[in-house]
Amino acid sequence: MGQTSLLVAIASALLGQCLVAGVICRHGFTKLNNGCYYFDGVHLSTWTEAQSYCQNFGAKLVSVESQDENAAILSHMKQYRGAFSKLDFWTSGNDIVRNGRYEWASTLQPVGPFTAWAKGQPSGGPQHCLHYHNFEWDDQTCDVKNSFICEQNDDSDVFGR
Ligand SMILES: [Ca+2]
Ligand SMILES: [Ca+2]
Repeated sequence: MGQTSLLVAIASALLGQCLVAGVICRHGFTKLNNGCYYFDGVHLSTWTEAQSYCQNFGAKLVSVESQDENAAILSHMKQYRGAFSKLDFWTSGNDIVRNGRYEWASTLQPVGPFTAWAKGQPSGGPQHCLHYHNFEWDDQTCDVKNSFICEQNDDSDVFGR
């Protein structure tokens, strides 16, 4: 095998299933829509702990900007529901900085215009963190232990560390 074809073979093996539409997902991350996501239903965590886990994975808690992204996440959640010890998943959404004004901690952008709040949510009070509950958005107290979803940063080191 020539050197060039060997390199091509190695590159193909490395990229393999992860390379789709120019996005390279980190090891363990799943390509959905146009991003890469890691669904953790094992390390049930408070919102703050979930943020740390995602950072350790070279990612951030998910931010959900569009109907397409939300639909892709829900579809994955439903398909693999048996693999998660809890079907409530933290996102990076919160109104900790300013009560009633939700933003994505991962991007520092306001939540919306797209939202998928369940009927009557966010209910407010002591609940300041946005999680998926019954496949819809709901605010919850941030110290509850939930599953969580990490989203790979666009600018992350694609081959990991
Ligand atoms: Ca996103
Ligand atoms: Ca609520």
